[in-house]
Amino acid sequence: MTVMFSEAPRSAEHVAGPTRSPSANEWVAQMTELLQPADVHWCTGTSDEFDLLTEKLVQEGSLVRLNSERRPNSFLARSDPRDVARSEERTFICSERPEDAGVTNNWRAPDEMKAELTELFRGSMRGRTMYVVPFSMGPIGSPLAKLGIQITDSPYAVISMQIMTRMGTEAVEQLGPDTEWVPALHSVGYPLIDDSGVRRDDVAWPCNDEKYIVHFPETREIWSYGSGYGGNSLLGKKCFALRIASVLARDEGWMAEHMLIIKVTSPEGRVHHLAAAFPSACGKTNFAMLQPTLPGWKVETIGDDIAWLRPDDDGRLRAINPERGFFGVAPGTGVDTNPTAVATIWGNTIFTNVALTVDGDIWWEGLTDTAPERLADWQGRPWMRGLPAPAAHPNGRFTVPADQCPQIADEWDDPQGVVIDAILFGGRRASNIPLVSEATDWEHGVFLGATLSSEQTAAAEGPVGKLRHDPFAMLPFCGYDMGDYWQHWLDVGEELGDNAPRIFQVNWFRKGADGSFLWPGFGENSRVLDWIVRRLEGSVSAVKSPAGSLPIRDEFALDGLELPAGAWNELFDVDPAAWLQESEQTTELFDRIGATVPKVLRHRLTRLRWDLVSRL
Ligand code: O2Y
Ligand code: MN
Repeated sequence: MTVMFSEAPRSAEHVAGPTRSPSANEWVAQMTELLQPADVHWCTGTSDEFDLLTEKLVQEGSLVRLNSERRPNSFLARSDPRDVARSEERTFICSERPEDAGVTNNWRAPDEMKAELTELFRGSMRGRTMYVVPFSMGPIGSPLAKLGIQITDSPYAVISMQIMTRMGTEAVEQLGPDTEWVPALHSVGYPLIDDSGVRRDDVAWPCNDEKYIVHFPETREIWSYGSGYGGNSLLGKKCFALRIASVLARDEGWMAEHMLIIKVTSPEGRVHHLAAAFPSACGKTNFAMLQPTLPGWKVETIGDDIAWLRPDDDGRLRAINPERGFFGVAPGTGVDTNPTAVATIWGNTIFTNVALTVDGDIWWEGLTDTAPERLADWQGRPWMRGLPAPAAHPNGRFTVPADQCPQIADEWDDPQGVVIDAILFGGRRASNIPLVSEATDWEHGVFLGATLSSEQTAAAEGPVGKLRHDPFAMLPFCGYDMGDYWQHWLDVGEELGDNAPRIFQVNWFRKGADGSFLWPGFGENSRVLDWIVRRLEGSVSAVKSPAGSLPIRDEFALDGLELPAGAWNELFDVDPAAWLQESEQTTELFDRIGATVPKVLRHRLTRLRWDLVSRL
């Protein structure tokens, strides 16, 4: 089959389409009529295409080509300052019934939303090229993979999708006449020709003040308007691989999760695969690329953000990373904190909203200890060391192919995925949550996932110390009611039975009375992995607590680590009074979610409270 790499006709009647899927061809034809682009380009995903698009963006001033000796084939994009992150308040789940979206999602009636958006999309690509981006989430041909087609007028989104997904001809070839696929419509909402035919100049980062990131879970559609940034415009990622996929997963008996995947090899050479959910901005990429300080241990990366997990024919839970690249947050990623990520981005990388050095390379806070004396900041303005404002935007990003990671596991793109032995939940908690604990059973693990939270640390976030719940790290990403999602976890656990992975909770961020971190984190987290693996292998014991099973100090790998006096006890302290107080916030969360909270989780909360009262 040949894929067109040229202009396509402008009206529906003329389009036979370059795929074998009549529904795909028809959708592209209909969108062409609605969006009224100047050209249509079916993406092939070749390196020639990447070169053409990046060169075009450089010529137009939308990308800066970096110094090719320092950072070959790499580029810097600077976004509009009003378009720098996912827009949660403009993200909608448009199920037929509001109760199916649940109270934690913004809801609008699908018909109403489609009518409103159709008018915004009408003519929104006038004067621009419309790119058709066929893509596979998951290795091509994997039984766990899913196909999508993104239509976009953002060449930045195209080159990013090329890095982040299996995009182009190989995806089109998977699309048979009856293959299911997800339509993902995206426009930056900045037509170059208005309704009366008047032309305007383009800008370096076109976008629109009116933004909509919209999901139709029943019809498995994504419509995104007005933003060119990250999660709003790379529709394979959060929109498809989490929000739409979570609904597909519920209906098909699997799980789409906001989880990294790692392969851990013990000094004895035994291999275990772990999946771990952490809320956004809690160091997932760092953990996915951990370099153990404990001798003999090896950690290899399979994914840093999303996992699709499905019970296999033997009843075990298998996982793939549906992505092909990393879209990592740049500030804080440094030679000390994540040397693997720094090595990964040696070239072939798109940087967004970071600083530019005088010799044409990139920099951000935390990349090195000392900032270069002079930089251009993320908006291209002159910047000097010592200025109070950061040079890079705090949500500045690198987009890089996963196979450039020096510690990528061989299995990272195995179509069969890997068997998951343990699931970890981790938040950013200054108090209450121990360094590590093991859930007593799957149901307790679901309770730990459901109550995952971080403390609010800045007044701007709300009352300092109040919990910000992020169940399963999925609060912004679950495409349906949160209580129903918890029930789905319970159902999958029941199906897996004795084959279910063991569940652990971790917290690298606990602070002592003096406000300093009690645990060094980063590579030292290998000590926690050691305990988890030893638990899986049955070679260490544990003590019961309201938090689950806790390690015994003598059995925990502390050699060579100088923990401050008292730190161990503080790391594992479970104070009944503080826990009781926290349980009241859990009750508030459950009450907010309402009637769909599974009864077993409510009972568990009640039992926990009785246990805590008895310990006062
Ligand atoms: O702000 C954005 O558009 C990116 S958000 C993101 C990107 C990569 C991985 N995770 C996240 C997240 O918010 O969890
Ligand atoms: Mn994420």
